[in-house]
Amino acid sequence: MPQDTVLSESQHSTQKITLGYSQLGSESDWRKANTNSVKESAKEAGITLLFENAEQSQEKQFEAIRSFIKQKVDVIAIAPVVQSGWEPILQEVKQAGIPVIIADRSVNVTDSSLYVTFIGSDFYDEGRKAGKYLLDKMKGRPGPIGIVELQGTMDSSPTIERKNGFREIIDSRADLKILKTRSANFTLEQGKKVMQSIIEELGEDIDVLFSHNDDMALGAIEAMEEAGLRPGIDIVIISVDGTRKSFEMMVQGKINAVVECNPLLGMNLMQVVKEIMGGKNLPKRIVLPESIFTQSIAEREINNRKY
Ligand code: GYE
Repeated sequence: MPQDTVLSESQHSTQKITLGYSQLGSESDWRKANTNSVKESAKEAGITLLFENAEQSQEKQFEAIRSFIKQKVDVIAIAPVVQSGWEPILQEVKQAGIPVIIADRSVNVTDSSLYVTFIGSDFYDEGRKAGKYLLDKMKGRPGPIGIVELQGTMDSSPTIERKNGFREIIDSRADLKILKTRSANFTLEQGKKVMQSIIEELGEDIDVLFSHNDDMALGAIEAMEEAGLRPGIDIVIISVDGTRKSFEMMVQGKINAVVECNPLLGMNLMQVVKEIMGGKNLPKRIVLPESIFTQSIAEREINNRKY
């Protein structure tokens, strides 16, 4: 290897790294915490960050990525709004010779050389945890038990995997019935609206709500209370994320359990960026350990919540 190549490689650690981050939106408290974590961690790590918010539009994500290519960033990180349709744009990035990190949600591509690593939660396991909590909670209670599911954004990996993981577990009991499953796009406003219309349709047949995130659960709680139903008592509520607001609801007895999904990926992401620039080999998948919170834990832990 010629001398100057070796030199330029070792210089990388002292040179400023530029990261382009295509964020998918700002739909939830999870997302806002994720954005803050990325911005703060970049600062702390001394990495120059170009940040674009696509407001739920995959097309806008493509535009952001193309602008990162034009600006010749060192690394591109993408939090993809949906899981399909990424192959062509990732080919463009590959041709430009820029390494890609997939963050938070996954992409569905056949050519896994199109990205270096995927860093984020195990959404399938989150769905399973929700299912296990429910089985446990309903032990000894005779069926049929009517479940409503509020799904997140269609074709997004957390929606698909939470949905499937949940079913894998609850399918073991035939009298647990999913009466309705509808998308409310991970937002509080839509969570409330969709829940209102489901309550009108099903009324007291609803025993359980499984919400794919906390924001939708908060909206659904408003809808239940306005309809004279007691969240957490008349309807068992299980949600995902673990935001401070959901902890408050658990303390008040209105949410029964929350499966943790950690948005604070910033430091891990910056470390991965540095390792890529340092020529290190990375695993294709980086998962963070997560747990489940119930009402008794919520009281103890609420003051420690960071998002
Ligand atoms: O659960 C939800 C957010 O992709 C894991 O997106 C993330 C999900 C999170 O809007 O609140």
